[in-house]
Amino acid sequence: MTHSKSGSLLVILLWILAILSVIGVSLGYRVALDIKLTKASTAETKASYISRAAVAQAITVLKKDKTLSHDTLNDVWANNPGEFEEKMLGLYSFSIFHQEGEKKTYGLIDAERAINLNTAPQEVLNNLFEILDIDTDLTATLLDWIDEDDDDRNHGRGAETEHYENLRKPYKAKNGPLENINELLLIKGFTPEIVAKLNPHVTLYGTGQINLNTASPITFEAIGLSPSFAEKVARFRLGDDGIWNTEDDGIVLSFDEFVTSLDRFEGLEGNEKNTLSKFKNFFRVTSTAFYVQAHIISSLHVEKDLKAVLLIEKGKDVEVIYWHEN
Ligand SMILES: [Ca+2]
Ligand SMILES: [Ca+2]
Ligand SMILES: [Ca+2]
Repeated sequence: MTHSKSGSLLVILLWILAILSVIGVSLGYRVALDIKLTKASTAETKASYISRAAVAQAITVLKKDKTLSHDTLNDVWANNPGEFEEKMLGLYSFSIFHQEGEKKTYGLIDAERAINLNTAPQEVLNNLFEILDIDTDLTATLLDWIDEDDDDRNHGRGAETEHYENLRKPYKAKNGPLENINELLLIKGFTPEIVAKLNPHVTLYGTGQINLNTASPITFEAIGLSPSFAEKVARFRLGDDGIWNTEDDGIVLSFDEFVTSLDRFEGLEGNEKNTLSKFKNFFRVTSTAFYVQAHIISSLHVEKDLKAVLLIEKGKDVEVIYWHEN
């Protein structure tokens, strides 16, 4: 740019500034408001970056897991305050944890500890709904929503497109797998209360099988085992010393090892062995999908909750398959 051109630009700029300063008086209040809003939205944007940092941290820790043959509650991703509690990034921090009652666990949640709504047999869904005090007729409307056919009686008293097309705002049955837990609200009979009851115990991700090393008590009960069986598993996982994450913890590398080790440790009833072998093909010892529940905190009190789901093929790359911030 030549000297004279930049000189005339300066003149124009001065004129603009002069005009703006006249308008500026009336705009003063508005500008102050805008600055406030800009500050808030900058904080929002930064919090979004922290969300990404949280997921990046989850991926880093998942990749540190060296036990590729099995996933357990002792793994680096499962319970690890050092990696997941109040990680500071400038004025912000994030924590990755999940909470049951008072108990906070700093770690990821594998999908294979829960019942998969897309693939579980109706018998398992019926048990689960009964345990959670949900009308078991709803397993029929759920399965009709997912199954490919338009037969509303092949799982019981169900509902297909014919029902949904007669609603005031008509739509069709999905006839395919659920992709988001809130999709349940489209299904006949489901309410927000029911979805909230189900949410902690179900998943839509992963293989559809149950990881014997991570399965929750409710998951075992949904398969048809008793609460006392679930207690046996909890004691077995802690080992003789009753302390988590020590040498003697019960970790299994196969279904057969689960049955023999648990039988040796706690003693299994005949019906427990029968139920386990009936579902033999429903079990595995690794997990493939992981929930990241991150909580972002800043000194400006912008708090954000992030939920993401990571799909990991052991030893390979991680794929983010779900992301929700609020
Ligand atoms: Ca259907
Ligand atoms: Ca059907
Ligand atoms: Ca132990």
